[in-house]
Order: sequence, then structure tokens, then C-alpha cells
Amino acid sequence: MEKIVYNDQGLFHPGHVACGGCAEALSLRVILNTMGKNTIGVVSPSCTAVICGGYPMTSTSIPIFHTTLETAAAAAAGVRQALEARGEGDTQVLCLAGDGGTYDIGLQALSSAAERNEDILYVCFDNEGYMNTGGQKSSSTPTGARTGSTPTGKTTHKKNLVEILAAHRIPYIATASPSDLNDLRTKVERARDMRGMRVIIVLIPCLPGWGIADDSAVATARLAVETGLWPMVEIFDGRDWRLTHRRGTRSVAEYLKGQKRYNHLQTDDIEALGREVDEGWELLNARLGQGPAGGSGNPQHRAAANTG
Ligand SMILES: Cc1ncc(C[n+]2csc(CCOP(=O)(O)OP(=O)(O)O)c2C)c(N)n1
Ligand code: SF4
Ligand SMILES: [Mg+2]
Repeated sequence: MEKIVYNDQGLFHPGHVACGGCAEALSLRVILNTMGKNTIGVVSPSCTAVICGGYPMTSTSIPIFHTTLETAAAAAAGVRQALEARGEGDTQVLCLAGDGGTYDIGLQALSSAAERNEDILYVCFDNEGYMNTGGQKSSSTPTGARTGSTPTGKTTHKKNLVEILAAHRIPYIATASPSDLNDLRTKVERARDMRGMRVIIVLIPCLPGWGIADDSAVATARLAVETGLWPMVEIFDGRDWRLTHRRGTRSVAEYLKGQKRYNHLQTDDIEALGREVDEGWELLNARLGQGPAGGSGNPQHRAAANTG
């Protein structure tokens, strides 16, 4: 097993109130310690807000500004402007939001911040539902998944946020998974060392929300990558698409059968989901061929990027 390498600066503490075994807490530890202590967090209502906690019961050693569900990216942009006005441009602004606060309720603020190319790193913890309020569906919930508000299975598709963000031509977009924390660290490092609007979407298998065992979040995240359900990509300037993990060969059915939210699905439904994954890869493969030769992107955005 690959050793997980990151510089633990003690910026995330034990004793937080995430569900035992939550992969979001694991990911947050790597993200905060990679960003470093000269970072201000801006957090929307979500499991992240609960995990970070309210003063004086906080689990982080960086300042956290709790914002509303609609305004995470706008609030982060405001913090950025305030820092610039104070001559503290070196301080990083790290926005942390769930999929409900990103794909749905905060999408307008996110799109506006992206259009203005605000100098923030926005991380979306995508657990495919409104989980801290009991597990309602979001527009990130996949087709077929049962949630509190889709008791017979969601009938619409998971929104393709990566495509939406790429259309804004922001400097950096990546998807990541807690099943490869070194890859997550590398992507956070790369984003940290760039300027302008950067977004990383991390898939977070949710123990109660997906109906998986307490010790299976990382294995479930790995299956999502190995079945092709969660493509791992980096996109520079919305044009230069790179795959960071090859598509795996494990079956979509294997991924679905481990999760109670899918246990009502029939063979036809499972086959339809498999076709949906294939269609997603057709689109992705077309994108991978479109970037500038050698993936140069915008040299101004890339100058500080560590592409190692
Ligand atoms: C406008 C608005 N509607 C509803 C809520 C209640 N609320 C707080 S957190 C939350 C769920 C957010 O879901 P997501 O962003 O996916 O984060 P998760 O809990 O899944 O980590 C909701 C609905 C709110 N704070 N503001
Ligand atoms: S509800 Fe899900 S995402 Fe939230 S802390 Fe628990 S396992 Fe983690
Ligand atoms: Mg969520």
C-alpha cells in the first residue's frame, strides 16, 4: 500500500464530531495541512461546518468564517478583497462547501466568482446529497439513488459540475478522491501555488447517506474511481483536460451493490447506469483530445504551478 505523504502541521485536531470513519474528515486533514497555517477558511452550512465546529470548540487551527449556504464563494471573494486591502495578499482563502451548497444553492455565487476569476481555492466535498440535514437529494445525487426526498430513487441525472466550471475557463479544476490522498495532496499543492479561481471536487462516500459500513468509505471511493463512475481529472484554463487516473475495469454493478441507496435497483436500471457512465467517458475522452499540444494552457496561470 502506498504511503500517504503530507506535512502534518497540526492544523486539524482529533475530537471533532464527524461520523466515525468519515472520509471527509480524512480529506480535510490533508487539505488543511497542505494549505498551511497562513490560510483562512470560509465554510458553508454542511458536514464540514459541523466538523470544523464553532468557537471555542473548533477542530482547526486556522480561522474559519461560517457563511450562509447561498454565499460561500461570494463570502470567500469578500475575504480575499479584505486581505488585499490590508496588504495580506499572501494569505490563502480556502472555501469549503458541500455539494448542496455548490451544485445547487451556492451555484450563482460560485459562477460569479469564477467569472470574476476571484483568487480563491474552492473545495467541494461531494457526498451526493444534503447529508447533514438528514440526506435529501441534491442535483449531484446520481440517477437511481434513494434519498430522503427521492424514496423510490432519483429520476434525474447527476449535474456535470466539471463541465459547467470548465465553461468558465478558470485556471484550475480538479476532481479527487479520499482513496488517493497523495493525489489529493498533489492537486491541493498545485492549486495552492496558482492564482485566480481554483476548484477541487472531492467525492465523499457518506456512511449513513449511502448506506455503507463505517469502515468502507475509502474502499467505496476507490471503487468509484476503478469503475469509472468518478473520473479523476485536472483541467487548466477550462481547455487543457488531463486524466490523472486511467479508467478502471471493475463493474458499475459491483459499486452499486455495496450501497443501500441502490439496493432497490433492477438489472435494467443497473445496465442504464452503466451506459450513463460510458456516455460520460465518451464526452471526457473528446475533451482530453482538445487541449493545446503539450497542455501549455495560459502561461500566466501556470507560472506558479508545480506540474511535477
Ligand atoms: C437557504 C438554506 N436552505 C436550507 C438550509 C439548511 N441546511 C443547512 S446545511 C444543509 C445541507 C447542505 O448540504 P451540502 O451542501 O451537500 O452539505 P453536506 O451536509 O452534505 O455536507 C441544509 C439544507 C440553509 N442553511 N440555508
Ligand atoms: S453524514 Fe456523511 S459526510 Fe457527514 S460526517 Fe457523517 S459520514 Fe461524513
Ligand atoms: Mg452534501
